[in-house]
Amino acid sequence: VEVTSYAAVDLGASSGRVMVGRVGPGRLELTEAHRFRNRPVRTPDGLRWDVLALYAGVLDGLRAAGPVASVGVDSWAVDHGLLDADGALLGNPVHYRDARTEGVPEKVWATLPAGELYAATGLQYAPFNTLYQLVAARGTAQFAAARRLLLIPDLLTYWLTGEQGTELTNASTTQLIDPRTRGWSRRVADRLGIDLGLFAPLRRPGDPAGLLRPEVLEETGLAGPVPVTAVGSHDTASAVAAVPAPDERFAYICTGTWSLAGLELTAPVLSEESRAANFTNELGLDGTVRYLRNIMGLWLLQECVRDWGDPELGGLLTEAARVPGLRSVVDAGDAAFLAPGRMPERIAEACRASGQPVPDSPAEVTRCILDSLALAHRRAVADAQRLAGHPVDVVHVVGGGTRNALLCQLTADACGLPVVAGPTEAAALGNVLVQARAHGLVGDLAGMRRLVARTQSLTRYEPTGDTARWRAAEARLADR
Ligand code: ADP
Ligand code: LRH
Repeated sequence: VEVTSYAAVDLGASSGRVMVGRVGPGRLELTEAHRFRNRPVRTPDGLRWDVLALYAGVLDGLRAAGPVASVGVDSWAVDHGLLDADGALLGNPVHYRDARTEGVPEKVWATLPAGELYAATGLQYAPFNTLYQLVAARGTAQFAAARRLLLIPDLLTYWLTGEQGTELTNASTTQLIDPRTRGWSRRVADRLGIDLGLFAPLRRPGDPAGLLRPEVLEETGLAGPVPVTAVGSHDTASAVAAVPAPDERFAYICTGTWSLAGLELTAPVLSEESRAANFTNELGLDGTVRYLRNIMGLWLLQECVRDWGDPELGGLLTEAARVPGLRSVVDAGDAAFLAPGRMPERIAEACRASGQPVPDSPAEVTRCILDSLALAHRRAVADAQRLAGHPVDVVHVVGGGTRNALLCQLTADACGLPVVAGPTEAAALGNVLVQARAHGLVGDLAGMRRLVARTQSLTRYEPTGDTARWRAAEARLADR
């Protein structure tokens, strides 16, 4: 049987990886060619991505991957590099957790009220949306010199191929796309004085994105020509494409640095109620909408673990499982947890301020975080169903959090629904499958999902206990 290899470059906020997917009739195997840390750097100018280290990791990964039929790149959303008139990168891309957007949304809403902005773009309010970042950059020397903006996966694709484009699923996180037309919102751009000419032309998942440059072939030892294929370049779009759901009655939670919890829909939900609940309408594959809420996710734990001097995660989770559940919970959707630093103290402060027992040991803090995430998952899954009028029977959990059995079980318990956990590397699988599809190897989205369900290892968690405990915890948070 013929099997074709594809390289998926998947850059998460905590690590980057180059994965090789082997695809054939009824076959889908994923192996890791190379994984590297993604470590942001604080300079006097603020918090930056070390994009050159990431690009070096990509080249190392492509070398380790060996011969492939195509390459696809996805990464976290909203962030970007600015290029000058010669196509050279102007500075290191700013990290979405940088403080430069503080106070900027309020300024934008004075020109274009938040309600109108939501009705036009369907995007959640998050201070880091590209739109707010652009307004924050206005007036800087760097922005004055900028002639082109490339989102992170598009920037790496440009370095690999020399060709510029703006992939649609990730473009939808800029807050400059209309989710109904799936094109630029000229009205929003005009009202806010943003020049859409900064963006390269839109491309869609499956579109060709050039060939690896001769210098890249030389550095990676690959024999050309090697095409690069546009994929769902927003990591969450790729991850949702690989959710192994048999029909449309499912919710998903992409768990990694973030938890992205919601539904796949065929049309956006732009109601005022949806805006108040801070749901976002990001674009997915094949005309789908990713209707979801951003939850702080395992970032809360990553930051605590960093603060505690990097203890081993397995031991910490075993201890956390023995701590009595739901003693204290924090609002895991609260943007107060966005910035790095002092996380155990910030969590303790939030518990104290809401009159709950203050978790003390690392195991107690970890339990508080996992209970709080499960509770936020419950709220997002319930709110999304209600706001979209789209009921579900199952919650699919994908991403790094699938390796956290306690989190998966708590999520099942909190939602009162079965959780199907896996695949762990969903974004890379979605990336591979879109490439394979562009080359005629797999069918539509449903066919891609069937292939994932048949070939990847999945774990089912049945809900246990009474959801009344979770309802009570929810009420406790709401009364704060
Ligand atoms: P991102 O793509 O945002 O960088 P990942 O999907 O790679 O994130 O998920 C990273 C998270 O997965 C880690 O922060 C950690 O909480 C969790 N994780 C990774 N490995 C394990 C493990 N062996 N056991 C439990 N949790 C794990
Ligand atoms: C997850 C993610 C998420 C965005 C955030 C900035 O990696 O792409 O979907 O909201 O990063």
